[in-house]
Amino acid sequence: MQIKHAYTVVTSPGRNFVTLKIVTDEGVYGIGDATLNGRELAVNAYLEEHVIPCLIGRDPRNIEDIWQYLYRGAYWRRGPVTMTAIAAVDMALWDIKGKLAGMPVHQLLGGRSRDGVMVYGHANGRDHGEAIEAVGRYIEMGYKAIRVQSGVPGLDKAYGVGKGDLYYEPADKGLPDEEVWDTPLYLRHTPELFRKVRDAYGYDHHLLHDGHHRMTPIEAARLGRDLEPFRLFWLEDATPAENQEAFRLIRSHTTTPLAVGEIFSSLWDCKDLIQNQLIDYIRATIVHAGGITHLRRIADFAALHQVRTGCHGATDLSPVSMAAAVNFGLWVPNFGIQEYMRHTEATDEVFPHNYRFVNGFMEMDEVPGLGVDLDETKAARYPYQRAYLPVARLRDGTVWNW
Ligand code: KDG
Ligand code: MG
Repeated sequence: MQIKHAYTVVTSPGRNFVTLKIVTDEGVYGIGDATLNGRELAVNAYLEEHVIPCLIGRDPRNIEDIWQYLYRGAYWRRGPVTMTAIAAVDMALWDIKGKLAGMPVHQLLGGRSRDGVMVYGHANGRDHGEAIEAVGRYIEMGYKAIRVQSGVPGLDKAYGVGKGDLYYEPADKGLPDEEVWDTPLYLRHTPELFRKVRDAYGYDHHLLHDGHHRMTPIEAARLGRDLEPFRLFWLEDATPAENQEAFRLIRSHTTTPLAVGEIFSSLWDCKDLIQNQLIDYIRATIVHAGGITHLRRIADFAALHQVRTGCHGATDLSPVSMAAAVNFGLWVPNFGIQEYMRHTEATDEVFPHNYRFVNGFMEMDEVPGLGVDLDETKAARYPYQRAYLPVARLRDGTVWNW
C-alpha cells in the first residue's frame, strides 16, 4: 500500500483552518488538522513545499517510521510550524490505519479507559455579574467543569471574554489588534470573582481559570494562594513557561493545581515541569505537539510523575483535532480533562463528526478511524481570511504577553 496523493485544504467558516488529506492507492484516505492560529499559511507552505513531496510512495501504515523521518530527517527539530505539520500527517495516518482495521483510533491505542471524556466549557462576561450568569447557563447545559473569565474594571479588554455567549474567538480579521494590560488590576479583581461564583453556586462543579501567561512567577504565586479557598480544578498558564524552572517558585507557595502547555510543541518543552512535578496537568495537544504519536509519549512520561492530561481545545483547533482528542482521551490512562469550545455551525457543517456533548462529557461511537470528515465542497465556500491574535501592551507601551 502506498500514499498516492496528499493535499491541503484551507477554509474559513468563521475562522481559518488548514486540513491535510492523505489518499492511498487503495482509495482509503485520512485527514489531519494543520491549523496554527495566526500562522496558518506557514504550516500550509511547509506541508505543500517540504512534506507532501516526501510522502508520496511511502507505506501509510508505517506511522512511526514516517514520524521519525519527518522529525529526525528534517535535521531542524521541534518548533510550532514543524510540529503542527508533523501532527497533521500523523493524525491522517492514524485515521487511515483505523479505517483499514475497521476500528476507531481509541481501540488502536489500547481501547477505552472510560465511557466519555469530561470537558470544560467557557463561562465569561464583561464584568462579574455577566460572568456569574454565564456560569449558571453552563451548569444548566450539564457541564461538570467550567472555566470562568471576566473583564477587569479599568481595562477595555481582558483575555477570555468573548463577543458572544457560546462562540469565543480570540483572533480578529486583518492585522493584530493591540490591547492594554494591567496585572495589578487583574490580581485585585480575580479572587473576588471566584468568591462570588462559589457563593452563587456552591462547590459541586469544577472551576478553572486561565492566567494566559500574563503574570510573573511571584504574582502567580500570590494569585494561586488567594484562590485556594475556592478550590480551583486548575490555574492555567500562570506564567510563561520557556523557563520551566519558573514554576518551582509558584509551586512552593500554593496548593492551587497548575496546568500549562497549550503552546508546547514537544516533550522537551515540559520534561523538567513533569519530572519535578511542578505542574498537575499537561495541556500539550495533538495538533501542536507532533500528533498522536508524540502526545502519547508525553502522556506516558507524565503518568510516571502523576501528571494528568488537560489538552487544549480552543476554537482554533478544528473538529479534526477535537475528534483526535476525544479518541485519545477515551484511551489515555492518566486523563484529567479536555477543553471544549463550541465551533460555529458553519464549521461543524464543513467537518461532520461523530463526537457529541452529553451531560458534561464528550462521547463517540465505535466508528473506524478518527470519526470526522471534511466536506470539501462546503469548505470551498469559505476562502482564507487573514487574521491574527491580539498583541498586549502595558500602560507605558511595553509589549507584554497576550
Ligand atoms: O490560539 C490561541 C488560543 O487557542 C488560546 O488563546 C486559547 O488559551 C486558550 C485556551 O486556554 O483555550
Ligand atoms: Mg489557555
